[in-house]
Amino acid sequence: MTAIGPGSSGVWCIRDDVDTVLALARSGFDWVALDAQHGRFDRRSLIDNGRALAGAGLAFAVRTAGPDPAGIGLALDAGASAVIVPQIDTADQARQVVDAGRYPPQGSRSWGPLAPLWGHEAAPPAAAAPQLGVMIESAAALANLGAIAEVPGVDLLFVGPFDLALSLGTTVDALLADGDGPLAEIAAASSAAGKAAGIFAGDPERARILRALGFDRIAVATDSGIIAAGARAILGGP
Ligand code: 3PY
Ligand code: MG
Repeated sequence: MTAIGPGSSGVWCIRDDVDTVLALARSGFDWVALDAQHGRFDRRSLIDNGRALAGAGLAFAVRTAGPDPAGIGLALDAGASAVIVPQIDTADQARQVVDAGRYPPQGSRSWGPLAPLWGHEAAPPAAAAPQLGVMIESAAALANLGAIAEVPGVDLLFVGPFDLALSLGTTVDALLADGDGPLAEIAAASSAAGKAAGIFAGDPERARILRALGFDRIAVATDSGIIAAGARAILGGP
């Protein structure tokens, strides 16, 4: 587990429970993402979860609360090897993500890794090469797709299908059913620009459809969804 790699299936954690995060990270998923936008993670718990994951030798991603450089820096200081930054609508905003995620001279990330807090040596700045993902989840982002995809230093275009559907005045199911629609367009634009294409699915059935649409880095389940599905399976439900 190092980055959000090709053909990968990730688990999206919202519950901010370090034992659950560790158990899921060890259970066979290719990556784990801690959701600081819509999940419970705050500054303190991102650091605590980061320490636990680093101690177990497990890499992780953080979906930041927003595009601000402080949140991106915090996630990386806590040891994330990838950030997924929500609601990026323009190439300028994507450039700001790259600026926040890279040390000088490529960017203006401030030095302050937290590994020394728990007795690890900090990796030298030159060794820092986090994977930088921007979320495509609005009509505006779709209109600026080519320009966003071309931004140097952006590694990953990651779709938020729920916000995208809201912004387009449609539904996630309708987006999934449209084989030549916006989702396929985003996957194609990513690959044309040499960037990775990821997406939040939230359940394995949606993930199967999304793989066929061209996405190969998929958040296939959430921690809460896994608990609910486990309970249903044990109780013999659907
Ligand atoms: C979306 O679908 O909008 C997301 O951000 C997934 O978490
Ligand atoms: Mg979203």
